[in-house]
Order: sequence, then C-alpha cells, then structure tokens
Amino acid sequence: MQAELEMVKALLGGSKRVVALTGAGVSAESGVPTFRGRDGLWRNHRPEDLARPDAFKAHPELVWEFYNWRRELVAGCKPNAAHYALAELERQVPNFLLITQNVDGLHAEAGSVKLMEMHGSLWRVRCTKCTHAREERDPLPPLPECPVCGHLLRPGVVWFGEPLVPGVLKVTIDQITKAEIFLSIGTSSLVQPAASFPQLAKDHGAVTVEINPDPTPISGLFDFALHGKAGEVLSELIT
Ligand code: BV8
Repeated sequence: MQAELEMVKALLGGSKRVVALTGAGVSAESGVPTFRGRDGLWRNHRPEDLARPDAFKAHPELVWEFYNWRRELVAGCKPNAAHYALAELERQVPNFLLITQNVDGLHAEAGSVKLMEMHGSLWRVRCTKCTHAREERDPLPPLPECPVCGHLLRPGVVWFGEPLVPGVLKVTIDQITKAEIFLSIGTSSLVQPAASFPQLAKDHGAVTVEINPDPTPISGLFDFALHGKAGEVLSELIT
C-alpha cells in the first residue's frame, strides 16, 4: 500500500485536473453515521426507506423526525482531516472539483469552495408547494411550514427516486470526462448516478483511485485501491 500511496502522491503533485467524489465514509471520522454501516440504522429504519418522496407523503412527521435528528447530530460534528485535506488539494490543483454525495455540509465548513453537493444539504429546506427555499441552521418544528404560502416544507435533499437538480449532472459529467485523476473516497459505490462516475472517468483516460477501508463492488475497476481511512490516507497524500 505504501508504494501505491507514494505513486498516487506523485501523480497528484503533477496533475492539473483532479475530480474527487466523496461519500458518507469521509464524514465517519467526524462522528456522522454512514448510510450502510452498522451505525446506519435509525430506530430500525433503513435510511433508504425514509429518504424517499413516498415515505414523506405517507409519514411526513416520521421523515421530519429522521431529518431533525440528523440535523441535530451533525450540528455537533466537526470536519475531520479528510475534509481539510481535500480543501487543501483544491488550493494546490489548478482545475479541481469536489463532488459530494454527503448532505452534512462538512466539506464547505472545512473550506472547500469548488464543491458540488449533488444530493443537496441537510441545512437547506424548501417548500412542497411554492418556490420558497432557504438555508436553515436553527432547529425546526416537527412539521415546518412555509412562511410564504403556509404549506409543508421538506428537506433540501435529493431523495431516492428523485432526479438530481437539473444542470448538476451536466457539470459533474463534463468535469469528470476532463479529469486527469479521479478520486473516489468513502463511498460504497451503490447509489446511482454517482456509482457510475469512476467508470466514466476511466473511459475518458483518467487515473482512478479508490480510498476506502473496505472493498466495494467496483474496486476492481480502479488503477489504485488505497485501503484505509479517508482521514489517514488523505493526510499522507496531501501535505
Ligand atoms: C436517480 C440524500 C433518476 C438524502 C441520497 C427506481 C426509481 C428511480 C431511481 C432508482 C430506482 N432504483 C434505483 C434507482 C437509482 C437510485 C439508487 O441508486 N438506488 C440505490 C439504493 C440502488 N438513485 C436515485 O434514485 C437517484 N436519482 O437515479 O434519478 C431519475 C430520473 C428522472 C426521474 C426520476 C428519477 C438519487 C439518489 C440520491 C439519494 N439521496 N442522499 C439523504 O442523505 O437523506 S443518497 C445517500 O446514499 C447519501 O447521500 C449517501 O452519501 C449515499 C451513498 O452512500 P455512501 O455515501 O456510499 O455511504 P455508505 O454508507 O453506503 O458507504 C460508506 C462507505 O464509506 C463504505 O464503503 C465504508 O466502507 C466507507 N467508510 C467507512 N468509514 C470510512 C470509510 N471510508 C473512508 N474512511 C472511513 N473512515
């Protein structure tokens, strides 16, 4: 692993176009539960069963309780070495984009600016009826209402079965196809369309690197698979 890590470090040092994709594993060392890890369950509900429009329609109070619980939990979490290393990498590489599946806001808090929160954010809410949408860091009531039209607000995230925000996919695909190096960090590579990004990068000639303590279903496609925690590996790769 050390030899592979040194090779990736050297490649990063000379690269002008890097794209990094992150998943819940990057925030694990900040104390944020991952989606599919042992700590990923909430009251015996799988997140995939609650992070869906039909669940919200049927049980808005339960879904809001899930999100208010996550907002409260994440409010007490701080960025970790992985978040800071990626913010530093952005400063070192002329053309850099960080695409995150995470909704916890920790990349932005660590200083990442060239950042695409492709699944939205826990800290954004929007109206189920009108165009009202806002950043909201304060605790919310069990069923928050829109201050404009009085209808129910929803979390400003992309649920399973919902399309990404128009334009997000176009920008991310455009950057991925130009990348010299593509890093996939802390993701189980199960959720689409993000899970298809590494192959897209590879098809367009990028050197692909996976950073994860465990193997994933697509580990075999990567040029380098660095088995370790994101905070530890990224702190060695980016100095
Ligand atoms: C879409 C926001 C098309 C919400 C999330 C039927 C109908 C429509 C679509 C589908 C369908 N069937 C399947 C699909 C596609 C679906 C999908 O992929 N489903 C999966 C379950 C099969 N995708 C979608 O629905 C997407 N939209 O396809 O639109 C469309 C077009 C037109 C019209 C309609 C539809 C939207 C998907 C977005 C879902 N929203 N989040 C919320 O967060 O509440 S996704 C959710 O999963 C989180 O964002 C999370 O980040 C993401 C992915 O999980 P991971 O990040 O990988 O986390 P996980 O826990 O799985 O893994 C953690 C990893 O970290 C592990 O590998 C672990 O080993 C590692 N790790 C642990 N510790 C560390 C570590 N790594 C490094 N360091 C450590 N210390």
